[in-house]
Amino acid sequence: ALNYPDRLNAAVEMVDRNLQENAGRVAILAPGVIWTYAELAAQVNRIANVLTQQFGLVSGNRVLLRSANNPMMVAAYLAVLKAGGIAVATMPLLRTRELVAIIDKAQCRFAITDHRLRAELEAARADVPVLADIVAFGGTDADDLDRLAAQASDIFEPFDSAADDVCLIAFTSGTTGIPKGTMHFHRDLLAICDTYSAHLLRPTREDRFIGSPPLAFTFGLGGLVLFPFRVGASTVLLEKASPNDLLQGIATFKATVVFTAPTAYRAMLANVGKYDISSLRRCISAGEALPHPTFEAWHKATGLKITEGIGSTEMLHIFIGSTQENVRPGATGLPVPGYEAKIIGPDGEEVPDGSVGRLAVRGPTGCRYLADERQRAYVLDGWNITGDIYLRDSDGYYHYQARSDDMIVSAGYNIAGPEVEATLLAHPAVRECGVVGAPDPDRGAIVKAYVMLAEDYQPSGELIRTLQDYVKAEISPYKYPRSIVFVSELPKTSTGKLQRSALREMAAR
Ligand code: 3SK
Repeated sequence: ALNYPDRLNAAVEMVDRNLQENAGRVAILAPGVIWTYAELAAQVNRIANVLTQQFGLVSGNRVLLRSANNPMMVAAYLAVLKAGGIAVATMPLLRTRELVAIIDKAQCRFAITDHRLRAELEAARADVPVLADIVAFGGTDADDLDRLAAQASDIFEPFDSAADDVCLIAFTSGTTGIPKGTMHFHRDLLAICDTYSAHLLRPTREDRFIGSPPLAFTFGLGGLVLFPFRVGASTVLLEKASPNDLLQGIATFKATVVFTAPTAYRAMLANVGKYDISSLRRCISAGEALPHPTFEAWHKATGLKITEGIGSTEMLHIFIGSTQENVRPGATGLPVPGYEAKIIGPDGEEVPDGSVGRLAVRGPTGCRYLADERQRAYVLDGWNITGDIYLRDSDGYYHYQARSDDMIVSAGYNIAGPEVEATLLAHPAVRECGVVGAPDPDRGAIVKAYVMLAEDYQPSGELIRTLQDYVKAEISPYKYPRSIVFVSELPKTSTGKLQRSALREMAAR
C-alpha cells in the first residue's frame, strides 16, 4: 500500500528531495543544456518567487503552460506546483480556439509560454478575460521570465499543500467535441512513480530517460519528468522528437529508457541501423496498441523487446503493462501492482476469462473530471470504465481488442478495426493505416481501410486485391477490408494517435 503523509508537495518530492544525495547529479539534459538537481531546484525556486511576488500567484490558481519539451517548461511546471498552483499543460500545437476552450474551462489566471508560441495565446486573450497575465520565456523582452528569474532569489518556501490537493489538470486530447479536464492530486504524481515505474521499469539514478510525448500528455510527464526525478535519474528533453531526432538523441545522450508510440518505433526502424543505440535497456510503448509486426521487427533490429502499456489521462499513467521479463508479445500485460482490472459485459458484470468486454480498472489514481457530466459514465461503483475493449486470458494477461467505438459490426460479425490494421501493417506495401466501419445498406457496415503506402509502392486496383487477399489469408476472412482507399496522410490527434473518429466521418460521407 502507498502511504503518503497528509501534507505533501509533489515538486518538493521530485526536486528538493534529490538535494540530499543527488544535488550534483544531472537532472536535465537538452541540446546545449545540462542542469544538475541543484541548478534545477534553484531555477524552480526563482520562478516560484517571480510568480508569487511579481504576478501575485496564490494557491489554487490555475496556470496554463505552453511549450515544447524543454528545461524551462519543466522548471515552470514544478514552480507552479511548488507555489501551490495548479498546472494546466497544453500541447504546443493547440490553436487559439482550443486554447480558449481550455482556459475558460480550467479558469486559468496565468499562462506561461515559450515566447515562440505566444501569439496564439495573445489572440485567445480577448475571449477569456479570466486570463490576467501571460509570462513568456526564452525571448529577449525586458519582462521575459528568464530575465525576471535571474534577478529573483533562489530560496523559496514551498506551499504546504495537502496530499490530495489538486495540482494538475490534464486535458484529454479530445478526438471529438469539447476536451475534458482530468484533475490529479499531489499524491497521484508520486503514486504513478511508486507503482508503474517502481515495479515495471525499476529505474536507478544511472538511468537516462528520453522520449517523444509532450509533457502535456501525462504519458510524457510521467516518463520524462516524474519517473526519472523520483529516483534521481536524468531526463533528456527534445523539442523536436521525430523518429530520427529520437534515434539521434538516444545515441548522443546515451539514453537507457525510451518512451514513445508504436508508430514512432515503426518509423525508427527505417534508420535504426545508422545510430548507436546500444545504451538502451528499456523501450516503452503506449498511446495505442502495439502491432505485433512492429514488436517483432524492433526486436530483430535491436535485440530489445518493446514493453507495452495501457494508460489514460483519466488514470494519469499506465495501469496495465509488462516488466522486461514477463513481456508477452500480443498482450498488453498484467495489472500494475497497486491497480486492479476486470472485464465487464454490457450489464456491468465481470465476464469469464477469454470473453471480450469493457476494461474496468481501479487503483491509487482515478478519474476526476473537472465539472463534466461524463464523470457519471466513466466511474461506476469505484471502477474506471476506460472505453477499451479487452480480453483477459487464463494466465491473467490482458489483450487489447479495440476502443469501444472501434468495433465494427458488419453483417452480425464483431470486427476490431485495430486487428485489421495490425494485419495490414505486416504487409511490406503498408506504411501506416487506419481501419473503420463505413455505412453499408446490406451489411450495416463494411470494413474500410485507409492506407498510406510504403516507398516504392504505387496505388492500383491490383494492389487493393493483393492487400485484401493478404488479410483474408492472415485472419478470419470476414474481417478483410471490402474497401481500401490510398491516402498520403492519416488524421492524428495532438498526442499523435490515429484519429479514427475523423476517418469514420470520412467513411460516412
Ligand atoms: O495509453 C495511453 O494513452 C496513456 C495515456 C495517458 C498516460 C499514459 C498513457 C500510457
